[in-house]
Amino acid sequence: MYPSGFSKKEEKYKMKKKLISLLLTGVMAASLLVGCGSSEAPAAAEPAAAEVVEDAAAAEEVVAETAEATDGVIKVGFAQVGHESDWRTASTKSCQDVFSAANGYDLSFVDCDNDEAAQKEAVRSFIEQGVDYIIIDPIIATGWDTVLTECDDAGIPVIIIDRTVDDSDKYVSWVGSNFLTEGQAAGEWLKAYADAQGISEINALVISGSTGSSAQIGRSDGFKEMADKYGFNILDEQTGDFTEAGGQEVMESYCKSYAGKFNVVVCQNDNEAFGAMTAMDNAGVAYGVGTDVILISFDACTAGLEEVKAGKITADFECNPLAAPFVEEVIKTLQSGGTPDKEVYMVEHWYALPDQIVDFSINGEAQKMTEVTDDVIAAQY
Ligand code: GYE
Repeated sequence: MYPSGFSKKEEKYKMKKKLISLLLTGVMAASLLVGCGSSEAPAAAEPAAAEVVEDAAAAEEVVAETAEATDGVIKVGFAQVGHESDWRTASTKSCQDVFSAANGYDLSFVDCDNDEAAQKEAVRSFIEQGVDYIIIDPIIATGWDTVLTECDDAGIPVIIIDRTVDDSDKYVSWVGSNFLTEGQAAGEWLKAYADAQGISEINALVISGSTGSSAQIGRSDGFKEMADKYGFNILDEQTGDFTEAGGQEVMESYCKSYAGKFNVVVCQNDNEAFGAMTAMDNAGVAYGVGTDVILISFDACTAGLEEVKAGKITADFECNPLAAPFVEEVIKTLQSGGTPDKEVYMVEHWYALPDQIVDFSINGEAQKMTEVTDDVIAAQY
């Protein structure tokens, strides 16, 4: 089921088109009348002709304005989560590149700095501005129904990217990743790799992402499912808020509380992994390939893959931030009166060095891992 906002938008668009053609007919009729009035019209008709001239001028103005709103630039509002990670920087750049003035868009971009209230305010400001489309990357998964209903009432289609909204379906499309699958992939890889290495006991410390974000929920749930299935011990799970500073802080405290007791560290994004690496370096804990501590990360942005290549991150599970071209497809479909897919999944890869590449399946589906090479790194975001 598609939200009614979609058909309202269509209706509005049709109404504007109808208005333009009516007004254009009016302008043409008025010019004809003016032409007649100057030579042949009886004196009594003259005031009426003057009125028509005024109306025609006004009509031309409205036509110009309306034509600009419909046939010209497409106004897009984007309420971005913040700027907490390399992933986020790549996501923002992707949107700014696609929704550029050169491509025919007028983009209102708001960096919500991880503030849920500010994000809802940003969406409301887009409604006030009368944008044509609203893009939201929801900081947390819940609490969206009221503001999405307001977008719906205003007839503005909403496209959700990356993280999901879990308590409302008042949006046209969602474009993003399967975070549960990412978490499951990490757990299945860990089991296969540990078996290949003869490691019989897993004692894992998890540094999770921003609490309540669907990226955190999915990755935590997916990994926990595998921990339950294979009997891994999860010693602790605390949030690093998807930041390098957060990852470092949590790992510093883990190094004190769990010294010598862990052999796996799972960071829910690369930036947290960088912070955890600094904390382990400072605490004199060796990690990565050839050590007793396996370091798992998510995102696989350029800097993350460089650490895989260096043998510091043992395996990195990709989350693809380049959603904007798919969002543009959704908008093009709506512009032409079509029905876009409700869900669009990004394609992702699981990365490691050759000696850490093992065969594993997720829910019975065989996975193919990708070797990190300089070319792979150069092609990454
Ligand atoms: O993993 C993290 C970012 O929502 C998938 O947010 C995104 C996550 C990503 O800050 O680096």
